[in-house]
Amino acid sequence: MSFKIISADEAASYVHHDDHVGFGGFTAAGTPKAVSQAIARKAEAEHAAGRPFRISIYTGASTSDNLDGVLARAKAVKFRTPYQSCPDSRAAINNGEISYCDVHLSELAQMLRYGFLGGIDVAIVEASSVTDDGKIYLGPGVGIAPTVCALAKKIIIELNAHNPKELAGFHDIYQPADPPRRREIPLYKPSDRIGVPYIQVEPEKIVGIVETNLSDGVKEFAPVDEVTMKIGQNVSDFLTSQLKAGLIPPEFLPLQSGVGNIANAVLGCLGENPHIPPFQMYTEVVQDAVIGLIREGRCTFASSCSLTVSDKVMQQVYSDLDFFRDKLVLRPGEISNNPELVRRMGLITINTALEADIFGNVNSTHVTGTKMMNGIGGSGDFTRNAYLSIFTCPSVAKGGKISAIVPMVSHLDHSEHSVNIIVTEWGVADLRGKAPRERAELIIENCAHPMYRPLLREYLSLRGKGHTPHCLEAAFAFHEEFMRSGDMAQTKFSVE
Ligand code: 0RQ
Repeated sequence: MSFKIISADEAASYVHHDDHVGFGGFTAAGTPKAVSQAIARKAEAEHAAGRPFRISIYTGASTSDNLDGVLARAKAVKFRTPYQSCPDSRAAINNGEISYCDVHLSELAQMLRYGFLGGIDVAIVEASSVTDDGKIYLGPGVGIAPTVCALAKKIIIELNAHNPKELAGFHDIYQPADPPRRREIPLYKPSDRIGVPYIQVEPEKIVGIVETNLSDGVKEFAPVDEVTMKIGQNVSDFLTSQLKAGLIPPEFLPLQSGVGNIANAVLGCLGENPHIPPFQMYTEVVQDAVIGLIREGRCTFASSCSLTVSDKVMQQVYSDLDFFRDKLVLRPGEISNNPELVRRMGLITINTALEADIFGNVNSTHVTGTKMMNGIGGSGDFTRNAYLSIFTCPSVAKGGKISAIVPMVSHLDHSEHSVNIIVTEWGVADLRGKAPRERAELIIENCAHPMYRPLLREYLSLRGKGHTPHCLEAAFAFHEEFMRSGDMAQTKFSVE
């Protein structure tokens, strides 16, 4: 190989204070791990020497502690977009140390190309192989790698020996032209391939290769608990009823599913349901459950932006790549989450809400309307354009002291216009074609925890009038009570 092999610390020497740094990968999958740690060390050394060192970070999605965690703790982050989920970066965002811009994942690549966010100084991407003429074969996550490699002045590659070279061929790299020259994206079913399996860069831009041998470190899921299992069963039963009613075509439609335990459990339940035919996925994250479903023939094809599977499952995939070769494809986030494609293919989308209100608005991001949890991620890309958009959540959080069903969401990510179905462990509210008063009744009676139903009914009986009968004086009474006493169940409405 003609490129210079450098240490992670030498790579970090190419990253300067105030730089805009774009990272490849999506979630922990395929995200650089060594250079980010070296940048954190450099930041600490610079700070100790009394010099400023803070960078702007652009990624495909969340990363891992090796990137967001170490850099947040080193106070090395000035600006962050589009999504994160590390406790230390979350804390720094909420105390104002990091300026965070929460962006729909499909939009970031084009926002960068349009120049809306300034340029990219350095791109750092993880690869499974690189050729002398500048073809980069990525690891198990793509994200914004093609875009930041195209825009950056310098490219640093983490060549991770943990990824087998045979991963080449799993990627389908395609970037749409920018307006006014953009045409339709010629992808009509999840298994279509429209690009090339590598990122082509100008070899002169590659300043060095850092050799690593590191796993993504994705943890296994907690065993499914009763509430999560019930939510999964409710989604699965609901989709069966829709199939029987002829409201979903008999061959079924591609599924998108978010991240986390609930998403994993929902997929497990769908897989076990004999009334649901083998299905395809068009999603951004393939988690452990999907790999099992592919093995069992329940999921016949998965298009994703990343393979975010536990180390154990990744080993199984890597040791049997030939089996998965015609069943999996990895795409850039702007294609895996593309609204045009979501609408065209008619996806059934399943995401998790922090809270939903009785009229069907959903908050995915802000605890009590103020504290950032993770970000909107891909949920908006999919929800707004879905054939059928589903939100799931446990009816209560923190041992019942928080109701996930509230009079009015304390922050809005997905409006009533985009949310079709809400599912908790208690049941399903099908909001399609329903007016706000009807929605409220369905959500309270089918989805709210029984201990919160009387309070929610009482809210509706306050003197709210109009098409959406809110009582603005009391709309945040649940949240105010939680901030006062730590228990929403103690809410008392006091309306003059
Ligand atoms: O807190 O961990 O301290 O116990 O929120 O809640 O129920 O474990 O659910 O891990 O799936 O996360 C919406 C954050 C849910 C996630 C969100 C507390 C609860 C717990 C986590 P603890 P759960 P999850 C694809 C799609 C937006 C992005 C998205 C998310 C913690 O799904 O980030 O959809 N979604 N992307 O106790 C206060 C409430 C609460 C609450 C739950 N109402 N108030 N705390 N919690 N409800 C992925 C990508 O985009 C890459």
